[in-house]
Amino acid sequence: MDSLPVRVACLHATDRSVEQRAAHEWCDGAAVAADPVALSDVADGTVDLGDYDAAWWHRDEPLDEVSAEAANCAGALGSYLEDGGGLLLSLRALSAVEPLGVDPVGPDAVGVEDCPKPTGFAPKAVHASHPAFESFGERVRTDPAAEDRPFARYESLVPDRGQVLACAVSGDDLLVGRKQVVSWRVGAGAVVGVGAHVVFTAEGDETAARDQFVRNLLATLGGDRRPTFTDRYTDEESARALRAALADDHHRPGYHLAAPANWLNDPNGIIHHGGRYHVFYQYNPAGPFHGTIHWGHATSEDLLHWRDEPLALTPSPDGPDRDGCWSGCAVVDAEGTPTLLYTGGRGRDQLPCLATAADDDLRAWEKHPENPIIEETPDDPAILETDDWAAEFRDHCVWREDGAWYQLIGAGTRDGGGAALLYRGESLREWEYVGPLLADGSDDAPPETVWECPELLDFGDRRLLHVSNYEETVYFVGEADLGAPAFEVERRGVLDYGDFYAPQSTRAPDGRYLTWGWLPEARGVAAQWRAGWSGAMSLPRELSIEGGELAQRPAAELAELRERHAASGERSLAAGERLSLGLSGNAYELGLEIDLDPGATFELGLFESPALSERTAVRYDGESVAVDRSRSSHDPAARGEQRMPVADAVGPDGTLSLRAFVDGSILELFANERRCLTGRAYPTRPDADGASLFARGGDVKLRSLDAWELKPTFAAGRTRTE
Ligand code: DQQ
Repeated sequence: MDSLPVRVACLHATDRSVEQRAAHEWCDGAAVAADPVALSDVADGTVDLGDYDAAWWHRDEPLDEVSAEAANCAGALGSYLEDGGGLLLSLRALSAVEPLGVDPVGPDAVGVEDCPKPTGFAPKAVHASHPAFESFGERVRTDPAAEDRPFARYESLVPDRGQVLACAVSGDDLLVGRKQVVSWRVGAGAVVGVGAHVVFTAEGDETAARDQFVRNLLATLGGDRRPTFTDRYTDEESARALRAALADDHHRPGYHLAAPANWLNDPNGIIHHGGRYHVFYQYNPAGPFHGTIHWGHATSEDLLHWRDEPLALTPSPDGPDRDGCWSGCAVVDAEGTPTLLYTGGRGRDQLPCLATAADDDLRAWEKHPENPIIEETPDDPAILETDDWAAEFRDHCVWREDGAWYQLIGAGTRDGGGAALLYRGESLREWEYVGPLLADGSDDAPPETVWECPELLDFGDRRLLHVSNYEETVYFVGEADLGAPAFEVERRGVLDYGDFYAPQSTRAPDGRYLTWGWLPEARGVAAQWRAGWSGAMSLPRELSIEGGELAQRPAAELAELRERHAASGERSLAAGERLSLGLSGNAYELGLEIDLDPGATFELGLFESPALSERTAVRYDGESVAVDRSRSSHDPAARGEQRMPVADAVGPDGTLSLRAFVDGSILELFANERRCLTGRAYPTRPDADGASLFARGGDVKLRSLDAWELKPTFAAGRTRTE
């Protein structure tokens, strides 16, 4: 084996354990020059770490009793790192990031566990080319099945400053919530923590991968070619570099807002302030899965071009939001200060918290020192307790009316069904419970239903209340009595029949209500992990009530994205006739006025590969619009059908107006400006971007047909082929 050109100080606190000796002996066998170095010698200056290229603390025993010793060397180690040193912390030594001053948030899960299958790591997609993973593929199994393995990792928490490079794997199982490999930049230096699965007393087939992995780490930490790429973006430039890492993915949207990488869910705190739209969103920096929720932030002047802002809310290790800053809203308080109300999660509690803007760009937020601002959940109705939460009680919609503040909070009730609970406040900090504005008392509500993310919008003579019930977002049009409280429902419906959830709205300066929803992925956790990102925002939709009914339209501004007008005019399709639309790329908009002959079905083929082996069919038969995804992808992800009824929504002349927005893996359909269906499709072939029209079982008249290629506003997706 070639010797590594690095000299390593093998740190230890007290007497070396058998495992620590094995690690040091491993260095000899692996041609790594290494000396044992006592932490006390580092602390008192007997040993100068500057004589070493890298320091490595490998510790299988609990850290507690030697934390003070670690803290004593924080100064010497800190200067070593500032000057460009490299530090590897393995097994329980990962917990030393706190006493060493590398990160104020240390691992929250520490102990000993049985590992019945071989274990190791799955690198995050954005870090696949990190030198730690040189010569490995999607999985790195470094430790044989074994009992009593020591570990330290982040589970409910994420480091404040470090970035997660990889999660754990056990056999073939991906354990995304176990944040096991983490890295930090400290001055000119670098730290990597590997909290498990590197054991030198182990024997088995996996030890060859362990050897390679640890050599990779020592070579990188002790060398001069350390990666500078980070997915903990702090400004527009680092966010841009992160987006660039995913730009080749033809499933990434080009004009829908998605996070720079990792996970996005609900839109939060949407507000037009200082001449810009601010869209905050639920964001997990640890990877493309739900957990350790922060608030991401993006701004736009025109609803088309978005700028990535630094994260707005981060869980506070000592606060009621330690385990996550969940959904909430933004309002401007009586003094003119933008204020967020959001749900803090800690342990089994979720309670309302408040933060105020510390700058006019809404980048810095100060959390209220007395959070949570509501300390108890109401008892009428009794709130549902589940395995996850002592009371299912979260998400906020706040508005001012008749000289008072009002707030809706979503809940599940013990008697079954969800509820939108109304509060009244003299200020945004003091609230009194009024009662449920509306609750789902129906016997057929599935057990443990929660009404998440309630929102009440005022359209003058009518109000619209919508709630998300795990399955879909349902809306109610009617009149609200805030005193009683009561909501008299005149109409109800579903906001979107597809992959769309937890929407939130704001008023544009011209008075329009604009709404965004979260478009979740329709593929499994492993596929999302492989992609490196998950979730997008819908297009902004204009909501209005017309003739007592809800109308939904894509925001008018989107027309500015139109580029080549690939098709226009009237068209007739005889039964069996197919027409290719001649579009190029996977960012386009279609507008169709469809008139069916009796017995005819109109079919719109999307995401079509050249030989049509991959194809998503949108069918309209006069009754409903269905999205058939049974052949969308050679990958079995996201198969199945989605359907929206439209028979009662067609125009007086019997035509259906259908607008379709295609963007990467996203399809948003608007039927007669009333009903919406959002779907996701993941063709494996990057050239599966064909679109065609087809008439089946009868003639179809297209009273108008428009097809526009749209200008992507984010670098993403396949570039157009001319
Ligand atoms: N997502 C948030 C919750 C909300 C749910 C957590 C809806 O606040 O109830 O990320 O998707």
